[in-house]
Amino acid sequence: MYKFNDSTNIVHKIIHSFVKNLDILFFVILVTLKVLFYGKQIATNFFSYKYIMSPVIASVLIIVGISLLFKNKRRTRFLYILNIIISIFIIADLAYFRYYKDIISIGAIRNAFLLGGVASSIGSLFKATDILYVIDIILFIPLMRFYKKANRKENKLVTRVVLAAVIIFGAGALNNISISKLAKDQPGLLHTMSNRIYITKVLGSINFHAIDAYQFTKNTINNMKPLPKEKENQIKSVFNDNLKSETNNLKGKAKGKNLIVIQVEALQQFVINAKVEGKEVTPNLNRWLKRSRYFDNYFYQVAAGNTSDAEFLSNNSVYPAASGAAYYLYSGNKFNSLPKTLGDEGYYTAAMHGYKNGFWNRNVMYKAQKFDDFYGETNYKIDDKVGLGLSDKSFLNQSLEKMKSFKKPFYSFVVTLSSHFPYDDVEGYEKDEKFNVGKYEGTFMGNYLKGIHYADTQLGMFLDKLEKEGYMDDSLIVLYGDHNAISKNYIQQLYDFVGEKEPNDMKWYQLQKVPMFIHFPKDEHKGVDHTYSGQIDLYPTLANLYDLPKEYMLGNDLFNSKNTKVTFRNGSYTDGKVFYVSWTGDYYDIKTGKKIPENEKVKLEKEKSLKDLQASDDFLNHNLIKKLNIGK
Ligand code: GP9
Ligand code: MN
Repeated sequence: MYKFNDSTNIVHKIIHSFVKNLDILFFVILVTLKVLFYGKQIATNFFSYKYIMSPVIASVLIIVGISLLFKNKRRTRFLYILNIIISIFIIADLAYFRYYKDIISIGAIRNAFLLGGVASSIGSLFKATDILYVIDIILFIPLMRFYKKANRKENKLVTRVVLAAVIIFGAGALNNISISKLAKDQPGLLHTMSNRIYITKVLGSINFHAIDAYQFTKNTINNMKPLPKEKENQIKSVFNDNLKSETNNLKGKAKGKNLIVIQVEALQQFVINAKVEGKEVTPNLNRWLKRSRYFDNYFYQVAAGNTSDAEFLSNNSVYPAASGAAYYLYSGNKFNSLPKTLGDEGYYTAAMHGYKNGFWNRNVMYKAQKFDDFYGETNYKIDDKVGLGLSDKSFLNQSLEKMKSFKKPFYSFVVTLSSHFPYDDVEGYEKDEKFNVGKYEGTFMGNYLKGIHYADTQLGMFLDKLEKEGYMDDSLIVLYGDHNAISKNYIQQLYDFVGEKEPNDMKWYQLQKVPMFIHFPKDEHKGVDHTYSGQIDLYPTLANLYDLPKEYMLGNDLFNSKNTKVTFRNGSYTDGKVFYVSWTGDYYDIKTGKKIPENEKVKLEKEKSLKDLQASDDFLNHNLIKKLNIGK
C-alpha cells in the first residue's frame, strides 16, 4: 500500500503533500478551464478572460473550501461528483444556448417536461466537441483508484474547519467584488435575471446557477406575500400610461367580423420578397401582404417560452416571463386576453394547432385564456406528416373544414408547425414541389428556405380557399411569424444571405423582425406601415378595431400611436431612431448605424423599458387581474 507522510525527507514531504492534494489541484484547474471555455463558447462578440477569471476562480475555490470540511476520501468523492454535475450543466447549457440563445434556469427546468416533444431537434444541438467537457471524468478514475488504496494522513477536524473557513470567506469576498460591480453597472439585472447570457459571461457559469437558484427561491417566497397597495397603484399607472392613444383611427372598424389570426412557425422577415435562383421564397405571402396593411418593422419579443411566448404576447399584451415560460408559470392566473374579451362580445373562440395538446402547456393555458375550444393533435387526422408532426397542408385543410362549422362571429387562433427547426425534413417539404435553392442546397439556410417555401405554399392555398369560400368579406385575417428561424450559431449563414459584411449587435437586432399583416375585407387599408412595433402591440391594435375594452395592456394600438417603442425581454429597446442593446449597454443611432453615447433621453427610455418589464412581472406574479377582480 502507498503510504503518505512516512518519510522524514523534506523533498519527499513536499511531493507527498502534492500527491495527496492532487484531487484539489485537478478540480481547480479543470473546472476553471471548463467554465472559462464554456463562457467563450456562449460569447458572441466580446469576451474577456481577464474580466471573468476572478469570479470563476472564486466560485471554484468556494466549492474547494466546502470540500475541505470532509475527510480525504469523502472530499475526493465530493469534488469528483461536483465536477460531473458542473460538466453536465455546461453541456446542457450549451445545447440550450444553441437553440434558445439563453442559459438554463430553474424556471426553465421546472417546465422541462414540456420540451419532451422536440427530442429529435434537441439531439441535433449536441456537438462532438462537447465530449471534451467530460473526458477528464474518465481520466480521473485511475487517480480515484490510487487514492482508494493510498493511505492519506487525515487533518484534524479543527484544522479542516479553519482551512475551509479561510478559503470560503476569502473566495467569497473575492467573488463579491465581481457581483457588486455587476449590480452597480447594470442595476436590476441580478434581480430580474433577464439577461442570463450577460451574467454568465461576466460571472461564470457556477455563479450564474447559484444566483439563479437563490433568486428563484427568493421570488417563490416573495410572491407568496401580498403586494403592498402603493406598489399596486404604481403598476396600474404603468399600464395606464401605456394605453394612451392619440387618435381614434379605424375604431370599431372590424366590429362583428370574424377574426382569423395565423401564427406561423419560424417565419422571419428576411424571406419576405427575397428571391433565390430568380424565384420568390414566399410568393403567396408577398401577394397577400400587398393586399393588406403590412407592418415591416415588427419584432418578435419572445423569451424562453418561444412559440408559446409569441402566443402569450399576441393574445395578452403583457411581457413573457423573465425566466421560464409564461405558459407554464402563469397557467393558474386569470387573464384579460383577446379570446376573453371577444368571448364577452358573444364570439366563439377556438385555438387550433396540430401538435401534442399538452406541449407548452397549451391544453391548460388555452383554457386559462378563455378559448372556448382547443383543437389539438387529438382532434386532427394525422394523415400527412412533415417535420415535427401533422403537415401544414393537412392541418390547414382540416382547420378550414372545422371553421365552416363554427358559429359566427368567431375568433380562430391558428398556429402552424411544419417550418420548425432544424428544417431537415426536406423530403417532406418537397413532396409536391421542388424548390431550387441553388448554392444553399444542403445547408441549414437552404433547408430553412425550403421549409418556409413549403409553409408559404400551404398558407397561400389556405388564404385563397378562405377567399373562395367568402370568408374574406366578413373576416379580418392577421398573419405573423412567432420568432426567429436562424439562431445565433447559424447567424453567419443569415449574414451571407442578406449580404451583411460588417455585422454588429444592432444589425443582428434589425434582422430579428417577423412579418405581420392585417387583411381587411375588400383589401381596404392596404399599404406598408413602417411603424416600429412588436407582438405586444397586436392585442391593443385589434382591441381598437373590434372596439374592445383596452385594459391591462402594455403594447400600442398601431393605428393610433405616434410614439411607438419596442421593449425586449432582456431590457433592450428601440423606438425606430435609437437601438439600445442591453447585453453590451450600447446605444446605436439607427440612421447612421453608429454607436452614440448615453444621454438623458435615451437613459430615461431605457429605464422606462425596465419599469414596463417590472410592472408586467409584478402583474403576473401576483395574479393581479384575479386580485383586482377585473371583468368578473
Ligand atoms: C410545437 C411548436 C414548437 O407545438 O409550437 O414550439 P417551439 O419549439 O418553436 O417553441
Ligand atoms: Mn415556434
